[in-house]
Amino acid sequence: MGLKMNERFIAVISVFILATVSFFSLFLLPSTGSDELFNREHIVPRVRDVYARRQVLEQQAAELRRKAEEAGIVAPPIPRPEVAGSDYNEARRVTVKQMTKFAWDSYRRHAWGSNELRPISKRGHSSSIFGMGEMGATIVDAIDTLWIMGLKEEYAKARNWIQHNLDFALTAKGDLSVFETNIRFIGGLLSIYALTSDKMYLVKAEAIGKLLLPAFDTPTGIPYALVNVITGSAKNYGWASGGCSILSEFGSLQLEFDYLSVLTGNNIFSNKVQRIRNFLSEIEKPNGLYPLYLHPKTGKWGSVSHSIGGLGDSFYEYLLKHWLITGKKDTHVKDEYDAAVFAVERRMLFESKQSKLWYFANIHGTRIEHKMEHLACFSGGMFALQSANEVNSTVAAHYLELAEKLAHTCHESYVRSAIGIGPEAFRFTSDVEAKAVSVNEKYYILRPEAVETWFYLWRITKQEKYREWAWDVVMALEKYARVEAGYSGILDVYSLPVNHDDVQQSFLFAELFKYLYLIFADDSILPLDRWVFNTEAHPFPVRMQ
Ligand code: DMJ
Repeated sequence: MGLKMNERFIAVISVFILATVSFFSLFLLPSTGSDELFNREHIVPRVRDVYARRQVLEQQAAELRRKAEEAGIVAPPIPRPEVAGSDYNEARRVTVKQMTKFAWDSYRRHAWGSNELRPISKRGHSSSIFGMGEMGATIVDAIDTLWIMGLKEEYAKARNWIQHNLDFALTAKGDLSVFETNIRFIGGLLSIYALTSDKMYLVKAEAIGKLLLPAFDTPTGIPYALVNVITGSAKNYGWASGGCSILSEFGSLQLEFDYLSVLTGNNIFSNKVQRIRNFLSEIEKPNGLYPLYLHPKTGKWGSVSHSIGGLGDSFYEYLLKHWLITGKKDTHVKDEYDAAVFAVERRMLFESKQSKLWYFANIHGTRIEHKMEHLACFSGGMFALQSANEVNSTVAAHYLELAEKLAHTCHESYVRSAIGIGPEAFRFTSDVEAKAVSVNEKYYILRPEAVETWFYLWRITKQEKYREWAWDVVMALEKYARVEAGYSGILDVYSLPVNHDDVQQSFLFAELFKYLYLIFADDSILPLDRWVFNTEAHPFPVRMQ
């Protein structure tokens, strides 16, 4: 049957269109295999980009692994998520849980009861902050994380060890850091008590709290940094500006000491921290700024240095968090926080020339040091938390912007390294931005502060980029920090293949793994309006009253 000329033309065109549509629609069909994870419609375009980027990273990682193997360094396998294909973030959360279990099992096998693990030489490790005793710091710092992650067997072993072995009166030796003992041991015990209502933890926390009390016997009530719990003698570090106490240390006791008093009914602890607060309220602050050193006998500031990084950091954090944990009832402390961060912002916040990165510098006398420490990266989370609790929307928006800018700067310090994790400190000069310069700034000791900030910003803004940044850290940890028996710090984040410091810090469990886990978890786990995290990421409940 013959077709007319115009009918033939229409038929040919139709066949051509049909063939073209069919051909190109093949590319629009959902793909299979590992891509299944990304086929939920609302996340497809963005996650496909992430997937493509990840493939490039994985190829790069394979190349690096090959080089490492050639150099005789055997990289352990990256654990696969237990859950495949169900929910992408669930799989990422489970991956963090598996990493925690691996690090914990290694500590158990090679260093049980020691303060920390050396994951390469597979033996115990301790640092001077713990004095000379073996008090199982990793167990106490990790136990709430084990509980939160539902690692039940591991939790049971930790509980059992604490019940039968944690006794500072018997095992602590030498000079302990009052601050570190407070945030890790008392903080860890109080948070697991808050989560489980198991009285045993509270009894242990109170016993340790009592052993720290001699450090507070000073004319000003400002405690010494170190205490020997056997002799009861206390002192400061020789290097701290002529025997001064340190701002971040005596300024980061209130959450734990108040909570200890609330739970035990023994006001001795809250009285000690109230005295510190009173003293700090009265004393004059140069330009509204708090110097890092204060002499506990004379009550005078030491050398006038300022930082929101090491030696200063958690002082500011505790002003804000004390306001929050009192159900915003202590408005006096909020006023002090506002005044303190106003001065810090005014005098220590800078913007870099080329990349317009916002950063906090340090001040030494009249000299401004354009260096931001990894520790200072916590401040983005603090400002985000502040913004979420401000009534005034202009103030809230201001601090959210500051938080996001700082989070971005810290992320830049991560992506500008060779391993995708940032250094201990990074500088801003005419030549470099967000990069370490000297050898003693280039290391990474499993610090959590950048991830901590991304966690708060994820909860508060719901921007996916914060989860992606956290996942990049997970992958970098697997590639570069994971060793045969745990995770190790890295000596130089700019140099490949990496060299390790052979220390698995206890705050890997308390902080880094916890924040990584929570960023991929539902917000109903430890909601920020009900729980306040101490500076070691141990959660305490908000006192609603
Ligand atoms: C933790 O022990 C605490 O967060 C402390 O406040 C300072 N930072 C370390 C980990 O980097």
